[in-house]
Amino acid sequence: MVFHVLSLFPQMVAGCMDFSVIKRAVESGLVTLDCIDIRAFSSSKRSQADDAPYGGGAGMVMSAQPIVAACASAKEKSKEAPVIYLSPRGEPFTQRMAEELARESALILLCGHYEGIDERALEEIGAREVSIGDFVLTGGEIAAMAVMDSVSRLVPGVLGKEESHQFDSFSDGLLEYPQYTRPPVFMGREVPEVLLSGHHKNVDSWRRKQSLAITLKRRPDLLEKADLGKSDLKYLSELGYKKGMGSALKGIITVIGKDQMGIIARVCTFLSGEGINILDISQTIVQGYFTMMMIVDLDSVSKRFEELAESLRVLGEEIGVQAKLQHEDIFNSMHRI
Ligand code: 4GO
Repeated sequence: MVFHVLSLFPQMVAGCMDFSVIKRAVESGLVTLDCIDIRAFSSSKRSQADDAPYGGGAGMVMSAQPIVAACASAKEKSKEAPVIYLSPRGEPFTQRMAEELARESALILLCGHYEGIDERALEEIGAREVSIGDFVLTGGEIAAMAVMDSVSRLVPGVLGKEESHQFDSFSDGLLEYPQYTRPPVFMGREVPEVLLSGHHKNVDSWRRKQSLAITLKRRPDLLEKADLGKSDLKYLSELGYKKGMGSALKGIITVIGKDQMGIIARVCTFLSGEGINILDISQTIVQGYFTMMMIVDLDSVSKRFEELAESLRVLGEEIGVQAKLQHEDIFNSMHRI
């Protein structure tokens, strides 16, 4: 795997493969780092590589010319290499993307600085925009280093048997179980007994449960997509997990009005028609008034939220009840206030 890093500050990146596991990978020729100084490709008098933004505004924008030239130089060395531009507005970088990129023989990583890069350069070089997370950095170099590190360790031969990545967090969609090493007691804290037992089956089952529990606590959203068996689901339900709990987008539906036949049927038919999954429901009659509250999963709904809320309101009017769809977030933020 060859990484061509295009940067205004190549020294930021130059030494990043001189340590630990990745250093060994470089020494054995499995991984190569090629830092390219964008400024060296500037055709302007003072090797200028940035300029003021058209339309005004603060800061500087990196000029297209040196970037396109620097990229062409990397392409000469690695013709087929995809170009990746690290940017907060990029496609989220995931373990799956790392696996995909590790199958390439070279990558060109473009690092922006200041206010970013002239859009025409990005179009010209056909850059794929990638983000390592929802936060802003002063430059793309640290993001490029994160991508290179996670891709490198997936290149066959980089990790030994000892450091195998087949049990990584995320490879099965769950977070890692806790690890321990000697001594057996540290500042009064003991290593969980099962790990000292030598009983491999019990160790495996303990670790699986730890993974499930920590994923439920910290990243319940991951459970929705994880590869879970029957015994996993049984254990998770003991911990209070219900399917849909980790959905990113949940809605709260309330229906109130004078009790009459068929309210539930009409509302449920509407919901299933829109692809809305009911996660929880409670319904009672209070002195002849029908009241219902539902928690629904909106993750797989294609319609816009406002449109959906409006259709539900209209349906309510037809039946003669008040039907309302609200974002779960609204309730959570009210709670915070
Ligand atoms: C990448 C680059 C954040 C990321 C960046 C990220 N910030 N989340 N900053 O992957 C253009 C100028 C982008 C500074 C750069």
